[in-house]
Amino acid sequence: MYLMKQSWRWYGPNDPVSLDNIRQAGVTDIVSALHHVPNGEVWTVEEIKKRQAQCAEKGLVWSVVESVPVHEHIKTREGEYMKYIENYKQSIRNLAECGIKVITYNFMPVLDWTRTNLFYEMPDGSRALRFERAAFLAFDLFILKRPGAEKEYSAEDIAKAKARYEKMDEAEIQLITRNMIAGLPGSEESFTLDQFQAALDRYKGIDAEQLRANLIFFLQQVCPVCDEVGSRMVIHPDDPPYPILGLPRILSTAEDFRKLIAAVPNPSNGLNLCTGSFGVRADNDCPAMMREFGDRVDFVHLRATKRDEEGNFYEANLLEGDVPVYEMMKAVLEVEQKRQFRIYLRPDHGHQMCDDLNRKSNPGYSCYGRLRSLAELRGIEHAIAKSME
Ligand code: CS2
Ligand code: MN
Repeated sequence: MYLMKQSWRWYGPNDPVSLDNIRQAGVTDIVSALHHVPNGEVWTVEEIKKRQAQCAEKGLVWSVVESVPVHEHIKTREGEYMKYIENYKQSIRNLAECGIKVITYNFMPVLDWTRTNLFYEMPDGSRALRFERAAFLAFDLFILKRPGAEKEYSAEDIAKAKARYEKMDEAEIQLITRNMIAGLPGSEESFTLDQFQAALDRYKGIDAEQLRANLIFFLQQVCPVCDEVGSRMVIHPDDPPYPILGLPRILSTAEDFRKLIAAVPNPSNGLNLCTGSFGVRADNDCPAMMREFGDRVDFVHLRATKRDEEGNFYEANLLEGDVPVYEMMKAVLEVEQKRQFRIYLRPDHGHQMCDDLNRKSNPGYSCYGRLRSLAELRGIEHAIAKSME
């Protein structure tokens, strides 16, 4: 049987969840990135080997990159974008030389994933990440005061956002501002409010079709290099999977990925199927996407979000969200048998629970919370695999 390659995200030596913790989780593979290398610079063989050695010392293998960040100039196709593309190609070659051939990236303008609350208290006392629409709109309309924002929302939405804003005290305003723009781990940028508005302004002339064209151009440059060295680029979906702050989003649905492979059919053009990100939309069917795009999915993020009618969502216990985890795992296993290939799979964000609550960890990347999800995933996989024997 071809079973998932159990993997775990490690932010490097500064990650509060250590490799000693991780190896007790029972995973074999590490998902990591050289966060200390400035966005746009080449990842050298020397630096890659250093990180590999740190993992190897604990009996773990660094096999997936999440992420080699795509420089903003590539996304807007301005300035020195060709230089950054050349650097990206060199990083791909260097990673391949070290045996690392699955490379995650995203193409979200300005921001990586966005949440309004990083410590949302669950009924059992654990903490989750949450996106509260009214708070987010309050940030956009009354804190950032983005020019033209009011034209994008209904009168009802604006009234709700105003009421929400009026309930915020100074501490909450500061906290939400920090959550929005200070840069979450994994995102490579960090801003002040003015810098943030300036970063948004760089997308003024760029609509979704232009952004898509820029992504296609980027892939047309890098995919041939990947094909040559046997690597695969896997794109992480938008999170949340719809336009925000007037910015275009182009990897939010199955149709978006279809368009991408129609334009760039190279085998190296792959998908990082993140069920938590896609799952925020009721019209995204993750198991169906797994079946349709399975040949190109080398990396899966398993996490479940729970949405409501108001457009809010939070990251639920794995088996209690909107994502059909059993169906998803079944689809993964079927694709694996068909491809005769083991897909890298990791628990994505987990709750902060038990001892996580007494220590600092990167938001979403707790120790116990992810252990819980991983244990559940293993159980589900085990049961499905047995039934397939
Ligand atoms: C997030 C992102 O949902 C997620 O997995 O942690 O930071 C993700 O790693 C990046 O968007 C991938 O480029
Ligand atoms: Mn993810």
